[in-house]
Amino acid sequence: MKDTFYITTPIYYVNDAPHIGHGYSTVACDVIARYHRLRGEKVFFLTGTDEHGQNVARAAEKRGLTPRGWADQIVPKWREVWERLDISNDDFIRTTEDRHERQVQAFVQRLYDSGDIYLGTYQGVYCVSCEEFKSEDEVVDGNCAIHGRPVERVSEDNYFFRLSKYRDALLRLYEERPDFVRPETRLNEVVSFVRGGLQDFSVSRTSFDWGVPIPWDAGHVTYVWVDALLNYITAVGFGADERRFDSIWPADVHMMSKDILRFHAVYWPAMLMAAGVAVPRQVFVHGYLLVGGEKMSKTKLTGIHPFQLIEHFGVDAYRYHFMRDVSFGRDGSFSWESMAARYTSELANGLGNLASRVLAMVDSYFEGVVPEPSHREVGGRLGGPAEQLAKRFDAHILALELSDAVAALDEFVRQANRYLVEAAPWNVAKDASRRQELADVLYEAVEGLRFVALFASPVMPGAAARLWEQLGITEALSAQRLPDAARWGSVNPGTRTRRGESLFPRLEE
Ligand code: ME8
Repeated sequence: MKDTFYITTPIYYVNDAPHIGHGYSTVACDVIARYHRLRGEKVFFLTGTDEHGQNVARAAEKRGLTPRGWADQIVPKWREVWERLDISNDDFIRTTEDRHERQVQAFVQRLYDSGDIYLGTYQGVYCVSCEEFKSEDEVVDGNCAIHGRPVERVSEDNYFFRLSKYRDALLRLYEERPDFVRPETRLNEVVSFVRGGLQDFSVSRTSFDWGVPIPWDAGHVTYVWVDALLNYITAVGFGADERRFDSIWPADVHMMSKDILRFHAVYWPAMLMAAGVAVPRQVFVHGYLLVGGEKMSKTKLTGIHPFQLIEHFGVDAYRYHFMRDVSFGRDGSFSWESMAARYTSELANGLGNLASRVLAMVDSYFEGVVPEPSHREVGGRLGGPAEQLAKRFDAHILALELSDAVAALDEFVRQANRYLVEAAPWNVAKDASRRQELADVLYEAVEGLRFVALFASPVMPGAAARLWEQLGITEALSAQRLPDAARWGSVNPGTRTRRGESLFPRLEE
């Protein structure tokens, strides 16, 4: 029985190193995975690399290496980026692994045996960058409309998958489960594409050999997209460990951008239907990150490596920026200027300053010990907003409105900063007869910081952990579970805080 929340990133081509577009999908999945863990759910978060096909074979050739040799060299670079970005994936699948290849063969064999795969001849054009056969209207002056690179004429004997047979079943799927593809505009595109009629597609290639061999015909390798999509099930025990597979599959969310929507929303469910396997619950399409108005890409050399930004802003600010800045589901432009501006206003002057002010006052007015308030229930000025934060953050993340969730966190930080300005504890402290009032204000402020750390933790795990440490709460942040952890008044008076380094130091020019 399924008992695990399962989320996936695309598995990325290893034709080059990652850029911030790949980082965007992966960080988004990580925020969602971490939040579900905070809710006490079992989570399986998968990412990995797509290593077969001409695209990768040619990247290797250019460097004078075998495809396998090249992949082995570049995969550690991908892993390293995910580690530096604090990505908490539970597994990392490579399509060249045995556990994957064996089940790819079992899967295509199943479709061949049931008659959904047949031998035919393909004639048409192919874009190696997309690894996709193109129709006439997808080619402009001989170039792929997406990559602007020449398409190649192909004529070869291929095995075909009977996609056309699944047209009605697919339309029924979209009709019965309108959240199968989100946002809705993307669903509409998929529906009109399928209504327009589906052509069987080629699932094998003979002109090169860098792929999973077709089990019944050694002259063919599996088409890279069939191979790639199957990672989502081979990684969780398909064909190898039925119990495990049933506890994780179907996936709750396949995350990606629109370049690969058709594969996920049309080909993939049809392949699964043909094999008698449940289809995923949702395909979510986020927007493109643009640089100078263009989709960042490896082929156009507009890619920005994540390390360029991390070195300057730190990992937490990196994660925060992209989740906050781009309305999730829409395209977003990246610029250094706006990243620096947001860092300064929301992290350095906002969250970071809130934490350092509050902890400094606990230090100087109460010797670094959280004071005893006159009451601990929601009643003060920050308890209500904190409850709102918990509610909004939850609803937004579950609906994959990631930027709205982060906006709710930022709003709470503003409310807390405003509260401090209005309560002016620095004035209250001058009057010895107002000692209890001072204790009440600082207790509220510390409790507010605990909420900040809690809800920042899926987005900025490192900074949240440092803040938690500074608050001195003995129970680990990683042991916190919602909804219990979001009960107002949980910080114990007497807790010894530890002022630490500034969470978000001011940027150097
Ligand atoms: O397509 N903005 O791999 P890929 C936002 N191997 N996201 C971006 C982006 C940008 N500018 N550029 C890339 C493949 N992405 C296949 C996938 S899955 C079974 C096989 C992200 O390396 C986005 O998620 O070209 C996009 O869908 C993915 O990287 C494409 O990565």
